[in-house]
Amino acid sequence: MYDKKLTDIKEWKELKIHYNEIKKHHLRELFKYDKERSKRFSVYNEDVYFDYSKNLIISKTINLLIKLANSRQLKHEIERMFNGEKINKTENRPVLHIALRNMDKKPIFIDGKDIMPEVFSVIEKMKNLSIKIRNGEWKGFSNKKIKYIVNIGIGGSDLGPKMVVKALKYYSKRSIKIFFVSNIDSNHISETLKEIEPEKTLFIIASKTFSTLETMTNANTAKNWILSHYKSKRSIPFHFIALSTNTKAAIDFGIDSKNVFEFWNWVSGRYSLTSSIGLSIMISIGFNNFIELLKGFHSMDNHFRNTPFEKNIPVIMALIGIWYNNFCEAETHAIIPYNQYLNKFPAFLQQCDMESNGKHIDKEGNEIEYQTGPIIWGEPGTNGQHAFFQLIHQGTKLIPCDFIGFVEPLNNLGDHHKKLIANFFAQTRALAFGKTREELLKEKTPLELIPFKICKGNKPTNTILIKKLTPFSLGRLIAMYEHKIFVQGVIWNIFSFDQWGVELGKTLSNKILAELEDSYNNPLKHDSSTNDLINIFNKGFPL
Ligand code: G6Q
Repeated sequence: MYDKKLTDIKEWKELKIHYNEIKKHHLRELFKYDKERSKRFSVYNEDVYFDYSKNLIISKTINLLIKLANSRQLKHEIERMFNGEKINKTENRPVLHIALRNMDKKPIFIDGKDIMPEVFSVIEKMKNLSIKIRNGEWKGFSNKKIKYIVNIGIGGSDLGPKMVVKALKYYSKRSIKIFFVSNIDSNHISETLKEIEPEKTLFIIASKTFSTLETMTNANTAKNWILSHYKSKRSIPFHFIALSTNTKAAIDFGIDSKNVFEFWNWVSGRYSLTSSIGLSIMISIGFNNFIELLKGFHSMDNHFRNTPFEKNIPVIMALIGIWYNNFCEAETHAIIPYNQYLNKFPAFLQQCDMESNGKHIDKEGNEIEYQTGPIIWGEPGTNGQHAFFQLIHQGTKLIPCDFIGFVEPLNNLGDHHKKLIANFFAQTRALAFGKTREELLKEKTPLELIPFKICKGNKPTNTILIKKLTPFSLGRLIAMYEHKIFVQGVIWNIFSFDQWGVELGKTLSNKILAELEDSYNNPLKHDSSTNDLINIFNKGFPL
């Protein structure tokens, strides 16, 4: 409980004043006059090099931002999360995704009970199942090995595992094909069913609540597909397993109780990929690689918890984000991985960040008068360069970007990797330094073209350079962003771990669903636009 609004505290006001000082500077000159700038604004941590020197900051900026973090008792708040306090107040729950990868198994207590034995017993159960599937021991109803895994889930029960399965494809068992079905649109499951064979398919129904409309609709369609093939209910337990906190509903669906993989209400969906929700990942890359992934998360958790803020990567990322969001008026933040395997990483972060920090009410229940979570978006480089980068270079908006890349390639083919990395480094350089009139003149650019070709530069980027894409380094990268989001939520004084807007969306469609019948004759009571849309859907287009 704070006695003063965030915008009224002196640390905030100092940053406001400081912005007027910073906006006079250009990265060109900041680099020119400070030869140590890259060293000053970078952190090495194991296999990660985090370079934040190409940001619109000076040392004073970071000092003021750290003062702001201290004024919000960030250290204390981090401890509260790691100690299992019920920081998700609106749902009266602790927030303990860090327990899912607590590899040294040090006890973590909820209401006096150590939760670590349960966490590791589920990992053990996942291990047994994934081994059986990978070595062909698990057989379908007609005694055939499993070749296709279909994860049916949405939101947090889809985006995380999907992103990681794709990111770690290099390490995957190629004989098992993994699909993800999320959309309630029948096109999604229909196209998937065309790719697979019922006798060789295992459906994983991934749903914390086991009641989400999209997931249950797709699950029932899959069940009917299996039933229409075998004509026997006894086939269901051979082809369906569940990942859920709602064991009863999964059993009612027809799943064998021993094939319900538990997780807990202290894990929010978007932070759940290291729980049983990550089973498809374990099946894809194997148990040992999955453990490496968890170790990577754990190593970043430790870095976050134990490192002074000046050298703490997630904290610095968060503070720089706040600087742009609240003082430089940037509205969005782009994530640009220079690695095709990380294709889904921006979409994953979009949910993790925007669902967590898309809030307009503070922890005391008051309307907020400052900006909270930014719009997260992005695409892998170099593709993005040939699409939206134009706007970042020469548009009118300030768009801070995170560039993520790896020193060692996985598929070392000719000079692909060097060319990829050359583009990566060239872009952050061009964004920072731009192209001046003088440079264009030297290149003998026709005078009439010069105004159009000038790139002002001063466009900020973070560079996250990692040794190699491995399960371990991916775990570290994801945890880095999870904790960045946490830090920002603490400073904005919002609850980052609930999602009431999403819950609303889950119930809204039910009323309209009942009205989408051509025989529906009761008067429609929505606004005129919605009424007309329903009528056109029910009765067809007027001739
Ligand atoms: C994530 C959200 C949300 C959730 C989905 C699926 O943090 O809560 O994206 O994961 O709505 O919910 P179920 O897993 O309960 O089906």
